[in-house]
Amino acid sequence: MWKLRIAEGDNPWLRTTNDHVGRQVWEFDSKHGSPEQLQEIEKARENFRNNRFTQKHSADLLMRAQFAKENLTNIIPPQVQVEDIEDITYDKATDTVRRGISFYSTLQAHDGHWPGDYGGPMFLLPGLVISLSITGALNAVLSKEHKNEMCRYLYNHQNRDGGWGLHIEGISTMFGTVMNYIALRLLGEGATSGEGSMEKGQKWILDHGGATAITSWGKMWLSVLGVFEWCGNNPLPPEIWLLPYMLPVHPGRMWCHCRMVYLPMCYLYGKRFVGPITPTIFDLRKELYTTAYHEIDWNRARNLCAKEDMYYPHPLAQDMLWEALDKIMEPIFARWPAKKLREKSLQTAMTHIHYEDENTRYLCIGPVNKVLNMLCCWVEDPNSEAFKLHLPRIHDYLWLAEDGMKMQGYNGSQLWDAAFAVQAIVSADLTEEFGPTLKRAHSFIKNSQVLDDCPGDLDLWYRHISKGAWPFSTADHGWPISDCTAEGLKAVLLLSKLPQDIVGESLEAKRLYDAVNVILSLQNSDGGFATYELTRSYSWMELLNPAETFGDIVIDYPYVECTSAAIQALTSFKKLYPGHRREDIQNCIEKAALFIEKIQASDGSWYGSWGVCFTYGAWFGIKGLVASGRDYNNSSSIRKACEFLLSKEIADGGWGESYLSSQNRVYTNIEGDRPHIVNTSWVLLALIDANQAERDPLPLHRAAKILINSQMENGDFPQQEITGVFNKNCMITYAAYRNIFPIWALGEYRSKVLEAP
Ligand code: LAN
Repeated sequence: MWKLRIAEGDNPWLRTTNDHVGRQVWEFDSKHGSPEQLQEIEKARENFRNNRFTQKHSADLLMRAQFAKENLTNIIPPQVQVEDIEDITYDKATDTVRRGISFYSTLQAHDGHWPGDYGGPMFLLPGLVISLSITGALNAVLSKEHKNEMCRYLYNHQNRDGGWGLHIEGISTMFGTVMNYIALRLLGEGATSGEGSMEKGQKWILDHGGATAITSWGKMWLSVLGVFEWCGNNPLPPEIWLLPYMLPVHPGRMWCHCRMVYLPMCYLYGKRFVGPITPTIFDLRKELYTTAYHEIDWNRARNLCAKEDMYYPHPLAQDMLWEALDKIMEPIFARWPAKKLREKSLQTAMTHIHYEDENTRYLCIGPVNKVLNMLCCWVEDPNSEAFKLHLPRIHDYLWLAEDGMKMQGYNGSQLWDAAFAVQAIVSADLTEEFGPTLKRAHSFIKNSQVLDDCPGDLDLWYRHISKGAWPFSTADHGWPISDCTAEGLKAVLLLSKLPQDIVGESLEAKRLYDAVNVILSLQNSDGGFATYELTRSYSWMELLNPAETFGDIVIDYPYVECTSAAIQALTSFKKLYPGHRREDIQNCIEKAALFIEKIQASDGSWYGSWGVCFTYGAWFGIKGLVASGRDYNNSSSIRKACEFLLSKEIADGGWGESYLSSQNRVYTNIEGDRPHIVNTSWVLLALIDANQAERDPLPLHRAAKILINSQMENGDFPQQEITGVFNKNCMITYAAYRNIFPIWALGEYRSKVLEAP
């Protein structure tokens, strides 16, 4: 049976700064597991498979099965249901919250974090499989069981029409379909395997114009694999890394995710690297195209893209630039003396790749550059230490659930979830009951703070400071993030107000000051906060975004979420340490609040970029303004935001927002106008903060009723539609939200809206 291992890493090729705290890895052990357990898991898998077209999101049942067995010592009080809002009482709300936290505590790992699924995107696993098969490491890294679970996952997420989407809930796209079809083939499936599934997949591809219409990222992957020609790609010249930093297009000014993905892509393009051509590669060349491979017009293929994939069409200026680079610059770089420059820029790219690998302990900033950097290290030297150091870190990205094994969007969401979980549990005001849970979470958060800046001259590596920051996942990952630092700081400050004999020792002031320093250093001149770094270039740079499937990737824009989190953290800090950098903090808060007001849309909404979507934006917008000292009576911004939210309440109460809101930037209900517990919780939290209870508590009661009645018998909450997003168009799973936010919202509802008897 599969077992989730926590905070372990007994491999000589693994490096860690904190004894692997937060690490979560699934391992197969054939001796482990009773027949009943195996049967339970089989049942969950079968259930998923049978309902896969209606319930596309798995519910993390394998992890739940394991933890239920290990931790079910908590006694969970009996289930609560309410018929009508009049039936809601303080005691019923208390019981629901208590049941929610009791259950959620059983999912906490011994190192204090809450493991969970961070899947959703459907273009990540194929990248891994392609890299591993080129380097010949597929069988060394993935066992037979791994491969089986990956195939299960890929088949489970094939759409009815035979294609695959960009993410689990999305419509079929060329990028999704070609990549996942290839992944299955490389994992050992034949062109006619899967009881017709592979044939349906192939048919989808051919019916939609064949793989020449794949997006630019797909073209790159297919080229390294040897099933697409490099001359069918738009240029990715590595020389860009040699330009002066002064220029707005310098990669050092891009959003770190964009920079870090295009870095290894430049290297592979500059080398025109192609993996070994095996019989499977020859087969794929026949399977993926509507014409014979040698007859394809590669120059035309450069600018093709299927309409299903087209989210951000290239502006004309971009196509002209590619044309010039392709027809004029590339021929020059192919010959002496410019060839020397190409060699130099490839070396430069490689030093940046090694720096990134080393300073993330070979996790890398995300799943895409992880597998691309690994491939580059192998291309540079197949026997290198760097390549060996990459291999064990692959498992940090893999997650197993009843839908199979997936590659996650990050090496987990450990710190983010723990910081929210602490705030949710503390809001319930049941500290003594859940002391041990809070204490473990506290120690996890303390152990996950980043203690040092990256080595060397940060400017040379285009890195911001890290010392004192919190990451999104683990300390070993180590990239600092503005709102993760803010949420981490909020959590430890809240805990520092509780008795230390219950929740453990507080973080020393010096480390809090470092976190504050990171936050202050990340404020842009317009008052807003971006994600990992300051905004370093102009928004017109987006004109150069070559990735047709993603929006807003070129620079690090300021966001309502990050800006609000910074305000909240600094406000809490200021109350406890009024003397520390008083003026800097006060100015920062005020400027940030003005920024939030400035970016509010005229209908009172904020577009949430990292959660779905306007309900998420409103939660941050309102919370940030309230934390800055504004309230409903003196802020027209807050008034308008409340009106906006109330206008979106669905008929029977609650809120349910579709991922289409993010994609189309227009508020859209979930199909059938059903409520979603996570959206409903965000709105409940926002409205409570804006004193809605004083004006008209009825929408709050209706929301609470939905949350109470949604709770399951064991205290868990159901997994509904996907709630996370990035780059406007790709959805991502936040498996912990279904527990954290109902607990948090009902916790606040109970203490701020209902009266204690
Ligand atoms: C994340 C995950 C965390 C997220 C929050 C902290 C929640 C947010 O408030 C700020 C942005 C951030 C850090 C974020 C940015 C985009 C990420 C890194 C991701 C959604 C996880 C995966 C995604 C990354 C870009 C996926 C790889 C794909 C590419 C287009 C490079």
